[in-house]
Amino acid sequence: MLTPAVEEQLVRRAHSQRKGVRARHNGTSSLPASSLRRRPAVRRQCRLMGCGASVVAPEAPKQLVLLGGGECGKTTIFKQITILHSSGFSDEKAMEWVPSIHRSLLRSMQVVSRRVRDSGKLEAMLPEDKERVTRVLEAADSATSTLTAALAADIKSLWENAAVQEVMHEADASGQHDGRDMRLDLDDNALFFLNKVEEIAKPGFRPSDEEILKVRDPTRTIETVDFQANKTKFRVIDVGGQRMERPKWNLTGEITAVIFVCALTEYNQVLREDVKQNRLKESINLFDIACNRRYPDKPIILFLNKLDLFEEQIKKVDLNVCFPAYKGGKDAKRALEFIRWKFTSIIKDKDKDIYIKETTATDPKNMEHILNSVYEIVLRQNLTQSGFG
Ligand SMILES: Nc1nc2c(ncn2[C@@H]2O[C@H](COP(=O)(O)OP(=O)(O)OP(=O)(O)O)[C@@H](O)[C@H]2O)c(=O)[nH]1
Ligand SMILES: [Mg+2]
Repeated sequence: MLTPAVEEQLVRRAHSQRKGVRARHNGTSSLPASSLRRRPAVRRQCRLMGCGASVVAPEAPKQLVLLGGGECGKTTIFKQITILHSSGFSDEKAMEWVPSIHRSLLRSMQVVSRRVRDSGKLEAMLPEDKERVTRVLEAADSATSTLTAALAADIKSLWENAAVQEVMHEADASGQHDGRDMRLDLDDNALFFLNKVEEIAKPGFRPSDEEILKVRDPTRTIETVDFQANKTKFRVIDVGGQRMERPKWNLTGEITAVIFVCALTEYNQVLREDVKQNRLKESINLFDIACNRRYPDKPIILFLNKLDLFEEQIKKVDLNVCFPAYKGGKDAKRALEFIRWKFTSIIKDKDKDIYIKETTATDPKNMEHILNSVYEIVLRQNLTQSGFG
């Protein structure tokens, strides 16, 4: 009799010979062997090779998919899983994030410099500072630009400039200044990177785990990571959340549970791809589709993410900017309760298993704790469904 591992190999080989499927990232294909085995051609080849009903099927990994709108934190959670359960980031892998960090820094200073220019503050600047603004704007406009030491020195000098700090101050707080909306379209962790621009520009700079977790790089592919937790095989799938990426959400293969991610700070943000649409309302619509239409019979774990940023933001911006019916004021606990209610009230099947977790995806300790409870939920669910619970 064939061992499960050999059978798994034969099933996969039979499938990839026929379809030309290449193993993806981390040595896994995008489909579990169990779903491949259901295909007639694979079953046929399996029979020819001598694997039949008497073979004990290998345990298929529990597949968890990360869904949610753009920038809510899916890839950050995926990176945390890679750090915690897979091999982490080798030097080579870590260096792959350097261009993203450079791009993010340049983009941030470009956004701030534009505001300095458009608000008339440029006129009051010294000639050398005006030249710095021009150089930063030209570099950020060029798709190939890298963060040279000279450019980093310009950014550092501008970052300490009074006009730039004034712009940042006006954009902070409620984002309202003299009755105008002064918010800046900056990445969440822009300040973190701007404060260390010179270090980042040094030759041979190797990003730390924290820097990798904090950089923004929109997902354009489907990534998977395989690992073992609680003696069980898991596979987590990460897909892009921006509108143009969502056709890729039509995943094949058995999904064990959905981790739906929403950033709590979204109540005061609009989509990058549609500035007329509030991000939190878009997330609730997507949750409705995932919960009630696409995965009605799957457990859903809702991550209300960016708790760290939300706790700061809610002190300045009332949740009623998004939901006028909310009367709880700038209080984190009450605002959270209201957001939780907004999500749970749209679930049609009142018996559906929904678990809600408040998370800070950039915090390794918080994520380790949360992820362990997710694996427990999934395993408990599985036992219940198989009649052993
Ligand atoms: N401070 C803080 N930043 C976070 C948190 N979660 C995610 N971020 C940051 O938010 C930005 C976007 O996170 P991603 O994980 O890339 O978002 P995503 O959902 O994968 O976005 P798409 O790939 O476009 O769908 C990154 O800069 C992250 O570091 C959090 O809990 N706290
Ligand atoms: Mg992503």
